[in-house]
Amino acid sequence: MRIHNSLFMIAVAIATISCSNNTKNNSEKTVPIYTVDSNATYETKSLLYNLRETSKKGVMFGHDDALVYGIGWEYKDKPGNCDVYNVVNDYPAVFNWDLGYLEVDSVQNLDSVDFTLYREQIIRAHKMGGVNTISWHARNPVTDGIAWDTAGNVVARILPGGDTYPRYRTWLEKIGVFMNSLVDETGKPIPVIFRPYHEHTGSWFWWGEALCSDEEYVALWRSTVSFLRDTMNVHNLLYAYSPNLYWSKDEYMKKYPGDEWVDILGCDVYDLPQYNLVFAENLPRCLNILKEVATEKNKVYALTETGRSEIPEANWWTEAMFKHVKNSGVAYLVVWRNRHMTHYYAPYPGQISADDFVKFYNDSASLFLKDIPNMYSVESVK
Ligand code: BMA
Repeated sequence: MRIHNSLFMIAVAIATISCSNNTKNNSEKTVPIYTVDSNATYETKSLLYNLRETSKKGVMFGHDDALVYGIGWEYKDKPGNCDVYNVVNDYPAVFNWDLGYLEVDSVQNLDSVDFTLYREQIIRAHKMGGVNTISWHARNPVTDGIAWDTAGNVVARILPGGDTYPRYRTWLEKIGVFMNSLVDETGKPIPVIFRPYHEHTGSWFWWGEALCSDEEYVALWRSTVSFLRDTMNVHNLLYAYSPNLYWSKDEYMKKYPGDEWVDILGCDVYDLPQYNLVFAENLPRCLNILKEVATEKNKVYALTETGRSEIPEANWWTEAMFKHVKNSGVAYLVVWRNRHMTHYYAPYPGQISADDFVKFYNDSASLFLKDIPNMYSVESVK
């Protein structure tokens, strides 16, 4: 541990000396890790570095919309509530949020949460020491339908030069403005893992497998990153790539935007027996492929979405899910939202899997908020 620490300090010193000329962001300090945005803030680079460090110790647990509603409550009636906290007396380490409908100037996101509350809670999650990740179920910019409306040959038409590009650019501007508005109390940008155009190996979103060519998907990804980073000057983002199910490395890589365009490799793998999908096969297979690719590329990787709706199996956490995940090397896993009694992915007190969730919590390989170090500095890394 000590040797590792000294080596790390030497590496930091060398990196500081060798990179001092091209340090353009607001910090003098540098972090020895590659990021898609070379001008990402010190805190953002530190986050990626620390995700790699913590992944050697355990898997951070994440929950979507954890602080804004849950089973039987809404933020407006119970501010400060959190289903996960009510079960284990600790918060998730990772918080996912979704910006769907921000693009059309809606006051609320696609899941009926006010964006002002969202911003507040993202800031709160960061202040508590958590990690924020943001997905984007963007509406269909050609038909004005929802993200699941696959009509309109959308991707080809929103690329630079396409007839819907000018409109789509205004959508990206709104994403950029929102990301830039995420600042802490001292005005420092709050780092966020941005995960656009997810689950593209399926064809249920307008950016899905059958709805665009490989080249178009890659072009959409790259132009989005360039626009946010280079035009909107957004420097608090790490970019995560997250296909849905895949059976081979080739399939995982089919629409991969390139090593210089992706910070975190992910995958979304749900337990969906109603579709005759065998989770016990899909999860280990996808994680093994993910690990192989990430190891080759020296990238941080994560189970960006997983879960079993309504968690009817009492031992789901330890027996169905975590036994496959705990030694996989992923930095974090995220389960989806607790909307109502027929759509929830984390337990609440008394839920049938709550005891097993406590067991999962008590496993030293699962990391909740109390378990994680300061993710936004490399100075204290041991
Ligand atoms: C899906 C469901 C939808 C929701 C979307 C974005 O998986 O939960 O109801 O609108 O995620 O959160």
